[in-house]
Amino acid sequence: MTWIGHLDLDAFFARCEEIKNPDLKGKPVVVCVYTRGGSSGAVSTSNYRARELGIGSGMPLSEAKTRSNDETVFLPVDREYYSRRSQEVMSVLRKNSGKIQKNSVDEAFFQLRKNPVEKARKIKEEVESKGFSCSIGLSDNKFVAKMASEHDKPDGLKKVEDKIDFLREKPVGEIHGVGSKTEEKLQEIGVERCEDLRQMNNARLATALGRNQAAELREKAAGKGSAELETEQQKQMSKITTMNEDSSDHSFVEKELSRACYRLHKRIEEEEKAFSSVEVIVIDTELNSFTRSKKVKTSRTREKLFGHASSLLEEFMSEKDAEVRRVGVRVSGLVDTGKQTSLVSF
Ligand code: TTP
Ligand code: MG
Repeated sequence: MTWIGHLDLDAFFARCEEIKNPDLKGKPVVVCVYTRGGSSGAVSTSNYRARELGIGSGMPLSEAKTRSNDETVFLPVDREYYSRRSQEVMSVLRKNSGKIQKNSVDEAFFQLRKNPVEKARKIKEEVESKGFSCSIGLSDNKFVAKMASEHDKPDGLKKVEDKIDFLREKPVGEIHGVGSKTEEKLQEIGVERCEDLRQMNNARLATALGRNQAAELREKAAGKGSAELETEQQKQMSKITTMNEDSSDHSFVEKELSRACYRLHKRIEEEEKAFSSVEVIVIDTELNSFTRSKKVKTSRTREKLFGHASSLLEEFMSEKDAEVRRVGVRVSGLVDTGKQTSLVSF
């Protein structure tokens, strides 16, 4: 049997801020989108300490301020940082699952074939080692897996086998896609929980919601849903390192490049990819950025990666007398190799 997992990070933006600045530990943290030069705004998310004060997503900043205490820290969103941290979590999933569907920076579906609970525990541990806490739901389709990841939040793990029983008491408002308007219409005909929805007379439900939505919700109430993952076609991967000291010495820069290749290759291996284009990135002390790239025969080995990258670096260094601060390597034209592919093929 194929299991579908849904992972959702707990208090994601706020947790990123706690990782960025460990002094925030133990304090209520509120991440905000500021408007009008910072005088007003809205809460993006808050950590669980701040939620205890009643501060949560979507709340106007003014209200959050009145609920806050002396310890509460308000911070602006830093999307670029969150996106980088998110990639670390996604690579844990890619490493542990053959197929993933990323939904947003903080959530993804993934496929597991055997021992789903054991695998999910391992994923949770690895996600924790990156500084995060997450909740995972497991079922045989995406809809129920997502409901399950919300079941025990935060730090939850819920496997659902008897879907109808699991959904029975859930308020219909928790069904993904049921907004406040639909919820109201359902309440008017006495439907509060998924079980009411499942039992509701077909014609009455269709009159209240229209045929299409009625049919869709009835399926959900019965725990049915798609198990098809829409996988991303990742287009490129890169690794850039800042050198221990600035240098214009070719062999010194090449050594740093070799480190970048080593790290990038680990990811290429983890994600079971092969590449057909290599690019070297050089950033000098004035923060000018230069690139040299070339198309190559589809490859997957570290030797090939470093070989192509070092020849590109040599070409660049012979043309330009740069004082290098950062050096990196990027691969694109990625294809899946799959676990079974023999190394010889590439
Ligand atoms: P969520 O997963 O809904 O929230 P969360 O991760 O902060 O908390 P939890 O999952 O533990 O309940 O959303 C993920 C991120 O999306 C969240 O950290 C901030 C952002 N976000 C907003 O900017 N505005 C919003 O209204 C919501 C709900 C989330
Ligand atoms: Mg979340």
